[in-house]
Amino acid sequence: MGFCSAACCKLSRRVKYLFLLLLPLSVLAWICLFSGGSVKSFTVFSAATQALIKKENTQDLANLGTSVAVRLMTPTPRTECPKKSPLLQGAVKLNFEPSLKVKDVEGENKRVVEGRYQPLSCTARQSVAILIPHRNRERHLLYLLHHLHPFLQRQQLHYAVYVIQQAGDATFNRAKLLNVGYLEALKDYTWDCFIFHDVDLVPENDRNLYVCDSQPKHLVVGRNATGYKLHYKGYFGGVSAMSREQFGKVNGFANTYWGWGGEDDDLRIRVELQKMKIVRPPADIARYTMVFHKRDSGNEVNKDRMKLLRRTPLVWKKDGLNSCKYQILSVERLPLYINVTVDLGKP
Ligand code: UD2
Ligand code: MN
Repeated sequence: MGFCSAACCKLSRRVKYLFLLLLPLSVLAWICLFSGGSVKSFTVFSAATQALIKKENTQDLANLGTSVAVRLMTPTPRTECPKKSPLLQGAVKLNFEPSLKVKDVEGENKRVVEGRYQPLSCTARQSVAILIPHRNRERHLLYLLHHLHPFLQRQQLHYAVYVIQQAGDATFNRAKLLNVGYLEALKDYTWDCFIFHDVDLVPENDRNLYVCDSQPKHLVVGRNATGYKLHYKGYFGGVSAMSREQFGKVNGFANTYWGWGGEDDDLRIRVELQKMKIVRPPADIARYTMVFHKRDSGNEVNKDRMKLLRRTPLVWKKDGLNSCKYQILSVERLPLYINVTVDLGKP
C-alpha cells in the first residue's frame, strides 16, 4: 500500500463525510466570490465554516450549505442603505400583552435567523450588536424582543441580539455581563457598534437610531417613570451606544461593580477621561417605556459605589476589558437571540 492510501485508511468515516461536504461548499464559495458576491459575506461564510470544521459538526455543515445556497439565489445587496430609512414610522404604539408567547414573536420575525438580520434591498450602513444583560426577567425580554426586532429592521440595520445571562445566584453584575457580551460578540463578527441595553426599556420612537456616532451616545433622554425628563446631567444608564473603537479605548466597563448602581457613571467617567463627549438625540425622540419592576433579589444597592467612582481615574486602565475573567457555560443560537450563559464568579 502506498503512503497516501495508508494514511487515507486512517481517516474516520466522519472525516470523510466532512471532506465530501466541504468540497461542494468550497466550490459554492468560489462561485459566490467571483460572481461579485460581497467579500464580507464570504468572510463570514469562511469564518463560520472554519468554526464548524473545528467542531467537526456535519449536521451544522449541511445546514450551512443550505443557507449559502439560499444566499446565492438572493440578489446581493449592492447599494448602501439610505441615511434615512424610508421604513421609519416615528412614534409607535407599544403593547405589553400578557398572552404574548415566544412562538408569536418568532412568527413575526421570520427573516431573523439565530438572532441576526440584514436588509435584503441594500447594504446596511452599520453592523450593530445589541447586548442585553439578563437574569430572571423572561417576560421583559419577550416584550423587548417583540418591539426591538421590527424597530431595528425598520432602521435597515445589519444587527444581532445577544442576551448575556448571569448563571447562579451570586450578586448581579450588569457591567461585567456587558464586557462579556462585547468580547463574545466580536468572536462572531467585527461589529461596528454596540448597544448596551437594559431588558426593561422599550424604545417608543424608531427615529431613535441604534447606530454609533463619532462620540458615545446616550439613547434614553426620558422615560415614562421620570416624566420623560433627563434623570441627571451626566446620566449614561439604560441604553447607550459606543463604537467598537470607543469602547476599546475606555477599556470597557469596570468589572468591580456588584449589585445595583454606579457602573453607568463609571463608564461616563472613562469616556470623559478620553476627552470624548456624550451626545443625545432630541428629547422628543429619545423616549422609552420602562416595564414596571421592583428591585430584584441578588441586585441589592452597591453601597461601595461612591468609593469605587472616586478611584476610577486611577484604575480604569487595569480594571476593564483587559482584566475580565469569566467562564462561558453555553452559547445557544436561538431563533430570536444568541443566548450566552456565563459564570462571572463572585464579588
Ligand atoms: C438603572 C439603569 C441601569 C443601571 C442600573 C444600576 C435606567 C433606565 N437604567 O436601572 O442601566 O445603570 O440602574 O445598575 O436608568 N437585570 C436583570 N436581572 C436582575 C437584575 C438586573 O436582568 O436580577 C438587568 C436588566 O437588564 C435590567 C438591568 O439589569 O434592566 C438594570 O437593572 P434594574 O432594571 O433593576 O435597575 P434600574 O431600573 O434601576
Ligand atoms: Mn429597570
